[in-house]
Order: sequence, then structure tokens, then C-alpha cells
Amino acid sequence: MTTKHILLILPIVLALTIHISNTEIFAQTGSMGNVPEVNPDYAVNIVPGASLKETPFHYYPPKIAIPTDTVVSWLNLDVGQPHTVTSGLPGAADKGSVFNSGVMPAFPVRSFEFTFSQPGEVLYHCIIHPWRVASVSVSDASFSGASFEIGLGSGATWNISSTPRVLMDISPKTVPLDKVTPITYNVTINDGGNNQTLFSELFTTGGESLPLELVSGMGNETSSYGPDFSTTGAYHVQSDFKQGTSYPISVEIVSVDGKPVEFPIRASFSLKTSS
Ligand SMILES: [Cu+2]
Repeated sequence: MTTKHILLILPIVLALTIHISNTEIFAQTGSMGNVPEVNPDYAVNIVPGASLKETPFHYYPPKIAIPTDTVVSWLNLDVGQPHTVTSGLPGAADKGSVFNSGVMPAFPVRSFEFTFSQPGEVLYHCIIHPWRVASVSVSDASFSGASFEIGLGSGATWNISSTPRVLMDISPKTVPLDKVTPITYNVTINDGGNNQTLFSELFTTGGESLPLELVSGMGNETSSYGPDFSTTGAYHVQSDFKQGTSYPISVEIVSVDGKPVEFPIRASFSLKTSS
């Protein structure tokens, strides 16, 4: 083949390559693998027994509310069973148009990640077991102060009865997020009614913002758990959060790389709950 021939063929090859990569992006708006390329913020489990109709959940939690740009990771914990994570309602013409994991293999534990950049509610289901529909509600509401930008999955007001769990993303503006250097946050939540401290705890992330989910219900005990992944991801605070009040929340960075910060990095705001 002469140089002239190669030059003639080259544009055709390039056109084909571009066409193929576009197709791939369209077919898989998300990523599947054992080691995600981005650190996910939040885990939703495909529960053991999800393939059985009598299992009360296919995905857990079945309903989440997150701020924009949250990376959700679905983990197939139902050993031996393939599943999918497919946007839309079963049988809908637009199913899979927002995201579609394709078949997640039964072995080993596989995950599918998707970044929610658009506000709104997305319903989703499993093509293989289409009897449970789950949802992700995405909000671009935030509190913005001098030191922090705090994304509020709740929207401006938290409706506890319709949305018992909401994720906040606590992101410092003056500390670089290099995904490595440990940052220790203190989060204090007061009870709006009597202004007593409901919760105050330290959380350390590896150079990341702090995704913290408020979970309402199950008794008066306030407790926390997390993170969702071995070293990264959301923490959760469970308490008897109530409708018709306002929860003053204070966040502060107490240390970076194990050293106390020289100047206070703080923010305070109130999270209103609907009546
Ligand atoms: Cu399934």
C-alpha cells in the first residue's frame, strides 16, 4: 500500500473510530468493574435474595435523595445471581436512557457507578427481576458560606415523611481536595426544639468532601455508621428527626493531615423540615 493509499484510508478509519466510541458512550453511561475509576460517594446494595419475588427489597436503600454530582455505586451482593440497574419503569420506551448497567455478572461481586449531575427524580429497576422499582431523587439545593459549600439532597426543606433519608455533601472551599491528605471534620447537629446537642462527631476522609446522610426513624437513639466503602464514601446519622422543626447544623474542619488548622474553618446553617 502506498502512502497515498494510507492517506486516503485514514479519514475513513478515523470516522469509524469516532463512530464506535460514540456508540459505546451511548450504550453505557456509567461504568462497571471491580475497581471504580472514581471514588463512589454512596453505596446501594443489590441484596442477597434480590432475585426472589418475596424478598421485600431488590435494592437497598430503595429510595435515596442526594445532591447533584454524587457518585452512586450499586453492588451486586446477591451471590450467584445476575442483575441490572436500569433507569425508567419496566417496559417503558425510555428505559435505560439515563443509565443501564447491562447484566452485572453473578460472580464475583461487581459494581456499577453512575454520577448524578442533573436534578430531578430517576426511577430504576432490574430488567431480569422487574417487580421492584427504586428511586434516586437529585437536588441542586445547597448552603453556600465563605468556607463551605454544602449540597443538600433534601432540597431547601426536608420532607421527612416522603424522604426519610437525605444525603448532604460537605465540601470545604479553602482546603484542597487532593483525594489523599486526611481531613477531619466535626459535625454537630442540634435539636431545634430545645437547642440541645443531638449529635456531635468527628469524621475523617482521605482528601475528599464529606458525604453525610441523615436517616430518620427507629427510636430516639442517635447513632452513626459508615463509611459505605472501606476507606471512602458516605457516613450516616440515624436519629428520630421530626417534621415541623429546624435542625441547626455546624460543620468545622479540625485538622488537615493530622495537624490542627490555624484558623477556624466553620459554617453553620439550619435544615428545615416540612410541617
Ligand atoms: Cu435483579
